[in-house]
Amino acid sequence: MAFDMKNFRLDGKVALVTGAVYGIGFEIARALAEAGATIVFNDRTQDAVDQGLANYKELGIQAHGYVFDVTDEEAVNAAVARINDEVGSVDILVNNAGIIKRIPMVEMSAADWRQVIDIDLTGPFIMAKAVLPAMIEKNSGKIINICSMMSELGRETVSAYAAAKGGLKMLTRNICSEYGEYNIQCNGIGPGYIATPQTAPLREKQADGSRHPFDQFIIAKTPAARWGTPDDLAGPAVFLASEASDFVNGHILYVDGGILAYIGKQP
Ligand code: NAP
Ligand code: GCO
Repeated sequence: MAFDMKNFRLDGKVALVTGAVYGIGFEIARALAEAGATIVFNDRTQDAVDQGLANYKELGIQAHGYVFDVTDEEAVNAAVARINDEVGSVDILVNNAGIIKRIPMVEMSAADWRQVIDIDLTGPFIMAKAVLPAMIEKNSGKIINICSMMSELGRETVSAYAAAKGGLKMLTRNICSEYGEYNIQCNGIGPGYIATPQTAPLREKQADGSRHPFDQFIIAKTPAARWGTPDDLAGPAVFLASEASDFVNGHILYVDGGILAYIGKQP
């Protein structure tokens, strides 16, 4: 079939983006809406969902918000059933919800470790399990897992997060392997360092007004010499959510300004 820009359109599709009240999830959902998708999102509290609905409405997007924690399998299954009845079966799932705990491993409690693994890895498993049956039925579906540079690299204090995101890379490849025959594509997006609330502590100005040492480090390590913004992830997300990527499966698309390719500027 000859290429057509319509391949990038998402009209008539239902996209569920987890944890999309702000940050990366919100901008990805905004882009999917721009491409024609109906947006469904969740957060853990009604207040957060109400704030999200207002945020989308401000952009003219009539989103559908649901309150559930991605780690609560019963709540997830009930919500996906409600979404199916109230909006339509999920065509595109973006597993975006995630947390990070920056604690030296020897000081990290097993409880802290479990919470990160639960939200960042088990949550995407639960979400994918909930939407896959309808995708199999339709012989069509897109799952996009928001991985990380920590799917490839480690760094001090993020052991649980790196383990979770490394696991999420392999879960992505496994869903591809197990369900690709049903015309389901499961890919990952690996953002580099993106300016959101999650990385705000790494960018805090110092008392003397200078850049945070980690901020300076990332600028030196990134060929683009800047932090990413959630907007940088919009195009890659639309691509992986659309028919334009129907033969792309099990791939992690790094959107990192080149940081993974670069040894870093000489100090
Ligand atoms: P963020 O600003 O901290 O937002 C995370 C979102 O996930 C929030 O809306 C949060 O809701 C929600 N969430 C957390 N736990 C949840 C749960 N158990 N159930 C439902 N929702 C939950 O993070 P971000 O920077 O936008 O990152 C989004 C995703 O990109 C994460 O998976 C992160 O690991 C990944 N990522 C981020 C970067 C970066 O540099 N920022 C780079 C690579 C990958 P609440 O408001 O309720 O907490
Ligand atoms: C950190 C950062 C990173 C980013 C992202 C990089 O503390 O190193 O939070 O983990 O969030 O995952 O891709």
